[in-house]
Amino acid sequence: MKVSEAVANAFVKEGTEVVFGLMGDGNMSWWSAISKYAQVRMIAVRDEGAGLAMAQGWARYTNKVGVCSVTHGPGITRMTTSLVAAVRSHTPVVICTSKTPFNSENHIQFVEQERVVGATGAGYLEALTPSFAENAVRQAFYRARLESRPIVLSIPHDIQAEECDGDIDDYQPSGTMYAGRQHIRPDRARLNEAVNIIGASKRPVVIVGRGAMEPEAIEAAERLAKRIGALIATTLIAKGLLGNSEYCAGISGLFSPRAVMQLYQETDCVIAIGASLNTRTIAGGHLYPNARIVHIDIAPHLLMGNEQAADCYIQGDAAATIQDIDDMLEKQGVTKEGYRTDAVLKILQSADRDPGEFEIGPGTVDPREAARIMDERLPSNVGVVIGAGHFSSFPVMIMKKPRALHIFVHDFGSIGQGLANAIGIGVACGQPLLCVEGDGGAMQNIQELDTAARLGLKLLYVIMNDEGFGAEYHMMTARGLNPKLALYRSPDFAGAGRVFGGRGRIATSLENIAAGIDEFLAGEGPMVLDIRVSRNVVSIPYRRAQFAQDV
Ligand SMILES: Cc1ncc(C[n+]2csc(CCOP(=O)(O)OP(=O)(O)O)c2C)c(N)n1
Repeated sequence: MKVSEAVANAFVKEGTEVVFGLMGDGNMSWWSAISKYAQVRMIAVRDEGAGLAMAQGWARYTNKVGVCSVTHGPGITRMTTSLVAAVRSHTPVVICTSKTPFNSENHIQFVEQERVVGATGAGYLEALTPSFAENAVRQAFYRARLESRPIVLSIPHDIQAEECDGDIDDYQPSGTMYAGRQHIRPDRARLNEAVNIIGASKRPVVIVGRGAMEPEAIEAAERLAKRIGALIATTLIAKGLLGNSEYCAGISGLFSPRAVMQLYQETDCVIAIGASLNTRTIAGGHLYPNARIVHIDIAPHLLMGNEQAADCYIQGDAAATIQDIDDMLEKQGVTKEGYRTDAVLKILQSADRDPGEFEIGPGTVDPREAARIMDERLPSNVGVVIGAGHFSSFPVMIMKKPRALHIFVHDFGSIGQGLANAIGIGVACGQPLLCVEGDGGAMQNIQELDTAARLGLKLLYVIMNDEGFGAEYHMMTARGLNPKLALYRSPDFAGAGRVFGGRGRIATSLENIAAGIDEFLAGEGPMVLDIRVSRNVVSIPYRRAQFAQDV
């Protein structure tokens, strides 16, 4: 058997269901070999970075190892931003690639790709002999799962066509070696400390993060919060998990409305579960000035975003640790009203509306109203994927309906990652999706509308189009620089939607938006809704962080 066939077989035995990728000299043999397996869906994309972002979205949704394939050299370099983003979001993906011929540094596609990959924080593995190739696949999947990050697997061009003694039936997949993460039971003494802190608190807040997104952990967090009268908040990543909780106060950080921030500032105890408490979650350290902090995570120890250690750090599995704390409090007969009063409920229910007034120019809409209509009109089975940019605060803060999923693609602070992530998520979930990006971000991954149309994905791609880089426009205004440097004429994105094989509509009024959403829901395949938004409306986080307004 040829190495490329043995490697393809090994990928299949590892459970590969979908491959996102782009072919070249380096991976075409492997691509041909794995395409022969009926159980594997091959998805050809238009850009390597987008292919990896799709595998990231797919892995994020399924909790399985995503698979992507690119050619060596330029295939690798084009993928680097997405590699960093997948590293930062702790997403396991195996990227099957190649290497230009050995001892040929003059090869036109040669690059020191180990160093390129190393700089992104991803792992790199290379099979230097035919006999190691299958083992390399096993190690790549093993490490991707164990280390929860992308692993680039190079099967060099020189060995792909060589014979190896791989046996199709004998491949031992990595899953037989790694039985998954274990529940880490917390230390008794730490639990006692935590229970003392929580028992003494009067107004506690529970924050649920990435590490507590499993149903068991959420249920345990809600039960504890109820017992101790806590407000319950999420990190940005975990937004949408607690849609049905009455005392859910939304996201902890600069995305909170003023009245909710005030509640956070008054708290005397924070219980963070699977949340790193980075600077965004604690708003640079200003959000919980008087709180004692109980910090629960599976990492041995974490410092918070303000470089401080929590008052009580517990290494432990989210669900198990919270259940233990809740049981201990129950034994002590602890129940509190805390924040769970009618007055607080009223604050939570009325905290939403941004009182800021801005002049809305002709032919544009207020982006806050646009987000509100999207939330009202799109049913709960439509998941939401939001890219990065100034616009993102509007859907993040305003779209509150409990939904199949809310995913914010912001892992490396890079624009232009939203559409590709949404396509990967759409392939995984098979449900209709809304993806929201700005016009700047859209221009960085718009070619993937072609992939979405080919796949027939039911994807509404809303471009909140302020004809420029809104983030820079507002920052430059705040810093006394010339904001006009951040403005660009916009192309016709609705036309682009049609050209790439989907549908498209421009919206310059709230009625247009409603009609566009109805058109999307009634039809099939992707659709672009190019919403012309007023750039006069500055988001709440930007008013706070850039213009120092107390809003
Ligand atoms: C890859 C990358 N390039 C540049 C930036 C800097 N940047 C941050 S936000 C932004 C503007 C994005 O414009 P758009 O997508 O239209 O969203 P808006 O801010 O206008 O809402 C830019 C250029 C970045 N974060 N990532």
